[in-house]
Amino acid sequence: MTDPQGAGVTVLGLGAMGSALATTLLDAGHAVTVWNRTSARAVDLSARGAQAASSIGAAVAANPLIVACLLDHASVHETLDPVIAGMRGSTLVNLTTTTPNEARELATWAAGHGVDHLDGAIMATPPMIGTPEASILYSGSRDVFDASRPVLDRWATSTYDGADAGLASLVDLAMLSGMYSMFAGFLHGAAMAGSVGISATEFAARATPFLSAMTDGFEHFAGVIDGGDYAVPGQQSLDFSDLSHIVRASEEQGVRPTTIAAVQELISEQIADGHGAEGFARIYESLRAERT
Ligand code: FVH
Repeated sequence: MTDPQGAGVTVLGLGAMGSALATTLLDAGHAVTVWNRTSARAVDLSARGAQAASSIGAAVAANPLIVACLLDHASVHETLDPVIAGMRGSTLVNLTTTTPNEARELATWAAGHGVDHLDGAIMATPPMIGTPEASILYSGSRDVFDASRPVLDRWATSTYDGADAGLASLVDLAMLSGMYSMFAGFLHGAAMAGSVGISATEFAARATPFLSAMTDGFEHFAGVIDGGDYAVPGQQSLDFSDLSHIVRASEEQGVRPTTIAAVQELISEQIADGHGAEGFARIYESLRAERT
């Protein structure tokens, strides 16, 4: 494995995120080589001091540490398949969003070509890169993570999740799943409020403090799930949590109840299985069943 401390860095992919990563390294004084499929995107970075590689082969040969921030898993293979044989002894940090299994596939593929690999999942927007608010999760080789810290820590708070290369992606996508489900719930509520003329802005002002306070429930649900007893006293039961009235109200107002109906389906499933007296966290078991 190479020692990235003091060595230059190659950044592949100069979209919004790749450009932010390269810019942050340049500003911190690193020697940076950049490559992008559409070469015009390297012009601004060249003006800031980056070396624009004339080909992908030249880019991966320029430095022992290669960072990929491309569109998706397929674009990583499309870019690196033709040059991977020449990358033996290099280190590849892939910050492209992939699924956990895609990250594992890349780790195995890189190892098969003598390339050290670390997967990263960026939990930040491009303007956040280089600020204390940015977070990047990593998984795969602990040795690569430790040796690359002088570079990785330029971008964000770096967290190592474990040796399984798929872990960073998994945690990232789990967080995003929670976020998008919450956003969809808010938008459904806004549509219901909108059906009687309440503006989305007014609804947001009223919903934000309420929904923020409700996130305290995460810790409670987590305790019930990890404790393994969904019947622990003091909880709101599934029978009491029946949401059919919200589904009906939504339909009555001419609003599609899709998001809340999905929650009600999970509740009904658990009630039908005889768990109506247990707590709301019990629907975790219905979700887990989707794994097989
Ligand atoms: N932007 C964000 O807020 C999010 C934050 C969380 C993590 N994501 C992931 O980061 C990856 C890159 O995202 P991006 O924002 O830089 O994306 P774009 O601006 O769309 O740039 C895409 C780059 O990928 C290149 N590219 C696309 N397809 C190919 C291909 N087949 N072969 C080689 N390169 C390819 C594209 O090149 P070009 O179109 O300019 O020629 C851009 O450099 C991504 O995984 C996010 O999910 C960002």
